[in-house]
Amino acid sequence: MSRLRLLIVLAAAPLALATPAAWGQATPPTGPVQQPASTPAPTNPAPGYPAQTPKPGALYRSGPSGRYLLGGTWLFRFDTGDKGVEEGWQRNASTAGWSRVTVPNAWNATDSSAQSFAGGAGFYRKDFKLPTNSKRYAWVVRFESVNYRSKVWLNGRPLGTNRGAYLPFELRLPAGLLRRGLTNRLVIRVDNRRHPTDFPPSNLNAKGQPTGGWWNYGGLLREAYLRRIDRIDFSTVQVQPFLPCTACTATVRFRVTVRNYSDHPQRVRLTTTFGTRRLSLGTAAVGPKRFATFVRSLRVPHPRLWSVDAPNLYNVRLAATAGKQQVARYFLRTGIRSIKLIDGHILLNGKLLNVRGVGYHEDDPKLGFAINNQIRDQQLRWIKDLGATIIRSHYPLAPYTMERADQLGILLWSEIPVYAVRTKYLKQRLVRELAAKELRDNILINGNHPSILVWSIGNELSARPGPVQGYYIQRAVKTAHELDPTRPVGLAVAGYPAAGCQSEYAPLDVIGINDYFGWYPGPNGQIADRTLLPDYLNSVHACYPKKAIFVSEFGAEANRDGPVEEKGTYEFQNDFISYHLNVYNSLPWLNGAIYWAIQEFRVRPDWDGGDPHPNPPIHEKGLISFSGVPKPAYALMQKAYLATQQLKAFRAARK
Ligand code: GCB
Repeated sequence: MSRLRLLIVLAAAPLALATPAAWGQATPPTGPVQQPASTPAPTNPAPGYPAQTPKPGALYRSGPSGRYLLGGTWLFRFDTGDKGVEEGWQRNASTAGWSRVTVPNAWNATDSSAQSFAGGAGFYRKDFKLPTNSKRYAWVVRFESVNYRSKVWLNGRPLGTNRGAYLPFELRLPAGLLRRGLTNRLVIRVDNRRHPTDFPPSNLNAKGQPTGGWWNYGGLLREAYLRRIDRIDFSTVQVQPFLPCTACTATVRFRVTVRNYSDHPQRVRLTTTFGTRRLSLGTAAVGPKRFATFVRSLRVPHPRLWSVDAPNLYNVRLAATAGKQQVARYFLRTGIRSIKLIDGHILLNGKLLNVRGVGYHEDDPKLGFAINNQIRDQQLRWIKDLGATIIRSHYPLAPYTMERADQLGILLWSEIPVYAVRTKYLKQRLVRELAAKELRDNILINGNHPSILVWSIGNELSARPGPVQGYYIQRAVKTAHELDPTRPVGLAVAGYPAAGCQSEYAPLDVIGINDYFGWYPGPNGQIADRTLLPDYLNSVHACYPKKAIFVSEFGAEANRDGPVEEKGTYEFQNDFISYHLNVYNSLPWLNGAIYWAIQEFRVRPDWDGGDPHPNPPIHEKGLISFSGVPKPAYALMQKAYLATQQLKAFRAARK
């Protein structure tokens, strides 16, 4: 296939396939490409690096058959900017200049310097042999999360590019480039220098220092796969439950798009099982390189509902046959539950939400954002033991984390990293298109997780939104509702009384208030006095009586013992938490409150977070230290969360 043809095919893909054509106009990187000075030269040289044959399997369960983990040892080198070097070593088996790393990998996982935060570029390389040399298979490489800009080569020839972390992208490995039976060399260049148009953006504060809500880790932050495709591939699989009432029969709607990877037309038949029920999704003739979408519904009488206290899941298996042969399978687990918005209240299976939860970053002192599933399990244990029933993150979480949330009965506030993007950038068409793509991909890729409660379209765009934000909100909400009519759509905003009521929020179902009353002073000191919080929250409810209001953040830094009046002490943090929780408990219309955050994380080199004695770059509002030690506030919050009725009977609550 010619390169041009490949680009067109990829651009047509509905899944998160990288779309090089669309990214063509991407802003070029600014400044010279440099190895961060503070980063030592490779100390782990790679003298022998035999090609590996990837093993079947994946780090999470849902997904198609034919996945092979491209894990273990890769090679890494910083991009030193030498012209011509790229193509030269790509054809060269030599490992000189490369060091060994384990993927997932953040090259600056332990480097807290300003240069590390500013970012740089590096190459990752994997030499591999195909698990099978049969010519009937097509091969795709899948990266789960690369921060931030990627360019991928196979055997020295470019395949495509992508930008943006936290959502997967895929590229086909063209048959003409693959060496069957021989070593293949996959190289990906990763550039993590942030731009003001990125998600999250690289804004500067008044002192000219970079802002940003979390550390700028560069690298392959989540795992990579090789995927084997026998003619037909599952491109998107949406399984959406509709439940009119808790005792009603559910309707489960399947919307499945497959793609014919072969050069011949295929007669494709799809079948599925939902629990023990079987369903044919139909048959379609699919032309070479074309897509076909199958839509069918299944009625499920007496469903076992998914809820926080009983997270019942159904196994869903799909199979595609081409001619008489089964060529592809897909597995997922989902749940049946209803989420309704009535008079400003979200009802989960008919019960009012009054959830308590925590914010979460996938950070670790040794691994940065390239954490493994053991660390994820530990973090989820802390969250579950706390009595939290909802997690908020600023970006789509790792698939494994979402699967565990499904099993543990923890709701998710799933946000895209459209984080404090400034008006002049949000105004740009390309930026809005990229944001829309993030939202679409998040919904299409992650939408089968019953734990996801709300699609959040961003965080703190502007306390006083104007037409630019209004346009973004309107379009984003419409897109989300069209793709997923089963879930509400929200936005988190900075809680400032001076902001008043905003007509731009009209399309939203959910508003999250980031509440730092009594912690930050806010513009003109408007949130310095915490006793203004109840009136403020009631005024928000009065502005938007039909919308579900959550407190999407509240928190205070703490790193030492000391007087209760002194910011930054454990005593202040405890008192802050008790006060805020008491206020929330007194507001019957509130849908929930989410503490920011469960654990400390790296944020940025000059972070103080409002603490007079900060410990940059660590964000210290966490209930658990970065090294994993609970602060006194953990036990305090646990007691409060466990004593809170987080789901309430509708009638009783309305009396
Ligand atoms: C916010 C941001 C969050 C920060 C937090 C803080 O509003 O959404 O990412 O970490 O404030 O601590 O200032």
